[in-house]
Amino acid sequence: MAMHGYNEEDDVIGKAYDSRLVGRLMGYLRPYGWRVVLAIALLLGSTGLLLVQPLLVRQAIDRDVANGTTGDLWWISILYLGSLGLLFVFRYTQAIQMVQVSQRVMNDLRLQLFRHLQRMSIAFYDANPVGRLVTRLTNDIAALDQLLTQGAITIIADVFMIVGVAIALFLINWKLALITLVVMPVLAILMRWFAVVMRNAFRRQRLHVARMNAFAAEHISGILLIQLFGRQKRDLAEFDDHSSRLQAANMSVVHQYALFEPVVAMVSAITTGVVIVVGGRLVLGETLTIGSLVAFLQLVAMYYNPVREIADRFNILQSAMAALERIFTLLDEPEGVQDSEGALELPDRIRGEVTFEGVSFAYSEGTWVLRDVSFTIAPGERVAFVGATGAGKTSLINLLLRFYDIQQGRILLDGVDIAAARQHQVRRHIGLVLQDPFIFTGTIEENIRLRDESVSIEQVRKAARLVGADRFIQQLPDGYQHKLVERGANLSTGQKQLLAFARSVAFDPEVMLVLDEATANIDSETEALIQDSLERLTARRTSIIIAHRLATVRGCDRIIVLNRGEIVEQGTHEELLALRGRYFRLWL
Ligand code: M5T
Ligand code: MG
Repeated sequence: MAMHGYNEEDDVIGKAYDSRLVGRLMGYLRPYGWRVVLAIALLLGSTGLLLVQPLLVRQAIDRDVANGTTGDLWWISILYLGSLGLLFVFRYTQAIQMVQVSQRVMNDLRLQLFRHLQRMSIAFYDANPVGRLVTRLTNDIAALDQLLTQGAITIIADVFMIVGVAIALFLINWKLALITLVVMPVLAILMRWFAVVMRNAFRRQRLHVARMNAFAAEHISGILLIQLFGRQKRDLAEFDDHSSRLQAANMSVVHQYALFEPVVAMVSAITTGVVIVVGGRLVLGETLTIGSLVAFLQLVAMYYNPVREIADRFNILQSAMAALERIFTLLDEPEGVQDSEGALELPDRIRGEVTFEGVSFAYSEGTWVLRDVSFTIAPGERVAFVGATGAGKTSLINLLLRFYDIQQGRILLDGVDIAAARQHQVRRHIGLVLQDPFIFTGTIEENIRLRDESVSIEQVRKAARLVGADRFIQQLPDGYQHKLVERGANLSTGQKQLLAFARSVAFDPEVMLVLDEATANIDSETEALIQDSLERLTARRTSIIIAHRLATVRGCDRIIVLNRGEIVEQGTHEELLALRGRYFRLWL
């Protein structure tokens, strides 16, 4: 009973078999087709070997033991041992083959998923929490492994076993076989009933695991607020509630098992009893040999193993189907903005002229975020965009970097429509300075060049010097090789900011975008440092600055005032103040 950390409730309830999903999974198995065929053949072989054993015992008893001789006993023992050895080899090889197939399929799927995720739009990430996506890559893929190595293959083995045993029984004595198989309908009803009961029990179990996980994830990530508002007690009570429900669901699963096991054991015992009574009479009437009776009893015992495991199989199938459904749904999500066929190449160096031509844009239909926005920024010009919150400043940056495609108008970089140019080349010419810099695990140097081999160590140092990060980096124990932990927890906010600045100038972009939104937790000295650094970052470079600080705005060549997605005013600081319009009111 494996438990998975599902984040969603809605897809907990699912089918145990869905031919559409299985068909699609087959596509992933195809490259390893011969291994799958080999594994199934070996499986058939091992079931056959298992069935041979009771027959060998029958030979031993009937030929020798019953007659008090030892003539063939040797040979039969050797055959028996041989079949055991072969069984070992078959099973081992089969397991290895299947695990290899499973691991490769998982790896293929994981890579495909990750590649797909890399191409998804930023809008997609706004709508899908990271945790859920990571679950696709981990738990859901793991559920598949279970299906391939345990679920699917054992179900095939079980069916072989049941059919094989029935055939063997009929071959030994068809009358006794018929009597034995009379319990089959009873068993079938029992299995069906149990499968249904267990399906519901497992469903409840998964549902409560999902709810508890979701609650824990949310309330741990929101711990700051929980502590701030002193909500620990209420939270704990709620968690206790979830946890108890899960406990009850787990208990119910255990209960059903506890009930089913003895029932199956009883039916099995009754069958054995019938075989002994009826078979015993046949032996006495000399229409059945004693060896056959023993073989019969062994075979009947084999029958019950698959029966006992039916619920587990169902559970594996069900989780795997749900996982497959989620994985494929994710793979079917349309990818973000991609290069069109024959996308234009931009030259290595550009002048850095940025033009918006009648740009209108909406994230979702009907709600325009930018309306007919037109402006040109000359190479080297420094322009600030200001406006009330929600005016569309961040959106403008998103569009210039082509994180989204626009509905109307054109955005030009040196006169080339960015929608027609190669995406990575457009981004290569545009530097972005974020307010909340992201730091990756790795060294300072790696964080500045972001594994771009074309950026030399000299460029890295030059960039760091330019933004004034050089000084603090020199003071670190290992300098540029200093290791940073995840999210840069071992750096101060200001240091992280400077590092991010260095990163954005390292490849010397002609256009620089600065999201200079007031950072609350920065002291005035650091602020001055950052301000100074920004000046140098944007000097002699086309710059678009989204500023929330008057100090930053004032020094710009031009200021464009946005209001509800429209340009309402533009000019220098003095000109705009003289207008006594929006800009004037903004800084009042
Ligand atoms: C402008 C909406 C937002 C607002 C309008 C970034 C983003 C914005 N919006 C979305 O629907 N999805 C998005 O991903 O667009 O928003 P903005 O461009 O972020 O405005 P801003 O940067 O001028 O505001 P602020 O607060 O940063 O000064 O209606 O809902
Ligand atoms: Mg913004």
